[in-house]
Amino acid sequence: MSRLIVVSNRVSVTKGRGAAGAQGGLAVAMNGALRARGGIWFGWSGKEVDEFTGQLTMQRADGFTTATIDLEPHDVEEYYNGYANRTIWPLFHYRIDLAEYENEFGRGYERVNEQFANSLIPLVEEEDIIWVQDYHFLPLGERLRAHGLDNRLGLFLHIPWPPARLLVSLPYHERLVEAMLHYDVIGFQSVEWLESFLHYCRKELHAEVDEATGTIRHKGNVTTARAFPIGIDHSEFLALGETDEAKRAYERLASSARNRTVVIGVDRLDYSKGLPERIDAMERLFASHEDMVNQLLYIQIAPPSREDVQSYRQIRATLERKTGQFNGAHSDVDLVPIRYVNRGFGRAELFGFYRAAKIGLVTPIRDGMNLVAKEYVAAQDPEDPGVLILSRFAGAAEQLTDALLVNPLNHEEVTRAIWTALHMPLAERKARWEKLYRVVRDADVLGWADDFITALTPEETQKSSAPLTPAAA
Ligand code: ADQ
Repeated sequence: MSRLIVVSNRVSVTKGRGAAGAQGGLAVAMNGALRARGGIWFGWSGKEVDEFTGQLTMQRADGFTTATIDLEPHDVEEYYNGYANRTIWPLFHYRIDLAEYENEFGRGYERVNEQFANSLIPLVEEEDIIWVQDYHFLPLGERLRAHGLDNRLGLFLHIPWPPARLLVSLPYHERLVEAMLHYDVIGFQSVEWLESFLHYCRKELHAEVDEATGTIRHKGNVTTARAFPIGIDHSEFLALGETDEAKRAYERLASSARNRTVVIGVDRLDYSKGLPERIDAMERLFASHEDMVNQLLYIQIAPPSREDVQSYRQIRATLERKTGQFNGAHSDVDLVPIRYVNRGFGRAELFGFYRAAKIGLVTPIRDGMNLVAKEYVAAQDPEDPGVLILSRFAGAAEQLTDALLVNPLNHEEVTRAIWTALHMPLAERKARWEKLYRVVRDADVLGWADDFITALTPEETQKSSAPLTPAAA
């Protein structure tokens, strides 16, 4: 079995399945795949140094090795805060109005990708497979090829792929996508993002595209593009639900709700998540139904993220203002309708909060997948499940078709969905939840990693059909 090298912006070692708690599904999946095959997880240490040396810090984790490098402050500013988070992130989430096209950002991004390639190459052995994660490293495959590497190279994109009409606004977009075509396999979260990518390759690069197989031929490169929807680590999450921490969190929220129906939102504070729009929908609901403050309590958990970027500071200020105004207008002396909590929680606590909430409000304006939707489903009581309201514009909507699907920009539709959820009979809640739950259980994150690695190692798959992890059995 070939050794695996994972590359991602940050490296996150878990303490073993079940014990993790604070880490997300991606960390769990990468740790699982690396433990199964052995290998290296390579990325940025998160540290800044005055002068870039390319010096690797190697550490032995449980069953694999981590290798990290430090970056210079201006690299972090241009590559990470700049091109990754001020150019690609907004553009790929359809926020062309927020996308900044600065030459220095593009140059910094290419420079750091080259630095990553240079530091990685000495670690790579002949049969290794290399799996690169996300939008920080779109050109890394091409950089590695330029240094003569002919190992199997895969890229998985965690965020959406925008329509060609938006992408062409990016300077040098052809160069960026042509660089991506040096990967052997490119994975997307949903069929919609995959189709946008294939359409771009056909229309803008005039590549030869076989829609049926996802094969793209262009300038001597052959790439396979496919949808690999990511999941959660379902059994690990259920195990967290059994902990005292989860049970205490459940009790805490359920008792403080004082018989009101709890609506929950859990998101990184990001403009792609549609948070101000949720408050607009609540505004409509409270305006048209006088007694709402006695019926409904909306908890929004939203820890700040990427605060070095102006648009993130702005979305935080907007949300604080809107919540303040809303609560000023609709509170009673002893009841506040929106609880806005500006910090993160452990995953066991989140389980308890999800379970105490009879409505899960997951309404991003755009989202690659959205794992909160899947966690909400997994945490429900099968005998009395809550209702998931999900944005049509999240990758998860392709799989979770039994949620109440809404257009998050249409406040009236979201308001109606909240009302429907509030009054949904138990039989319908159960019927919907059972179908949703089957999807979340059967398409979990360990199977996702296996599927991708299998696509990247076609020869191995032909030699042996043995599953790589128990989840695939
Ligand atoms: P994110 O944009 O970070 O991820 P999401 O998938 O919803 O979005 O969340 C990832 C994890 O973070 C979840 O496990 C969630 O529990 C946790 N999380 C979110 N808010 C939290 C909070 N307030 N407190 C504690 N934990 C919180 C990107 C893409 C997504 C894609 C994932 C994985 O933007 O579309 O689903 O990667 O591929």
